Amino acid sequence: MKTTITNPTSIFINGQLTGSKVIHQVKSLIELNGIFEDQIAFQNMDGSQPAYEVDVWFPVQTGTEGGLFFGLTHLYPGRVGDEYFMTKGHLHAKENRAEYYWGVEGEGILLLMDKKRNTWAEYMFPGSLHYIPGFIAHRVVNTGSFILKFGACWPSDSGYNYDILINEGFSKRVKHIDNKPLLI
Ligand code: PAN
Ligand code: ZN
Repeated sequence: MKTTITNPTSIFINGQLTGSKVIHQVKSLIELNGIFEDQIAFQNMDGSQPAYEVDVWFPVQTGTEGGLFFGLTHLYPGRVGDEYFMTKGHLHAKENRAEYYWGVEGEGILLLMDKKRNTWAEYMFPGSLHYIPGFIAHRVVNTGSFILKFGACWPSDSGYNYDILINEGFSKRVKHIDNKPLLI
């Protein structure tokens, strides 16, 4: 019988996720080409700047049924025209797979859209908890002046479907109007 007590392989504290199986990914603004409405404003920006970074703990191989992944997204503040920096957004490739998001630092809005293209939104703030059911596309918008960090936990076989949003995106956008975020 094993009697040794080991340290955890990953640590999530003070807005950082670290561990031997944690992978760091950077999404630069240029990779978000097409998601913002104001194409001219987008072209006038430095596409090499990071829009967000994601640390993901992969305890099992991608595609494993029954496993879970754990991520921390660092979404930078900024605007393209009157739209805030946001994640690309996706539906899961295995569409029925659900996910948790939760606010860690900063403030923002979680956009959710069903298959009939009904879009709704929830405020994100430190401690906010969001259940994203299966079949629901999800995207996060940083409406604050500081970095927005949010945690995520999702099935290791859910995968990503970004293509479904390429042409029409979400049916609503979050815009900075009269100095506040509006869902329109
Ligand atoms: C998250 C997202 C992460 C980045 O881990 O992948 O926040 O957003 P995009 O994938 O939309 O670029 C998640 O929802 N995983 O399923
Ligand atoms: Zn997801």
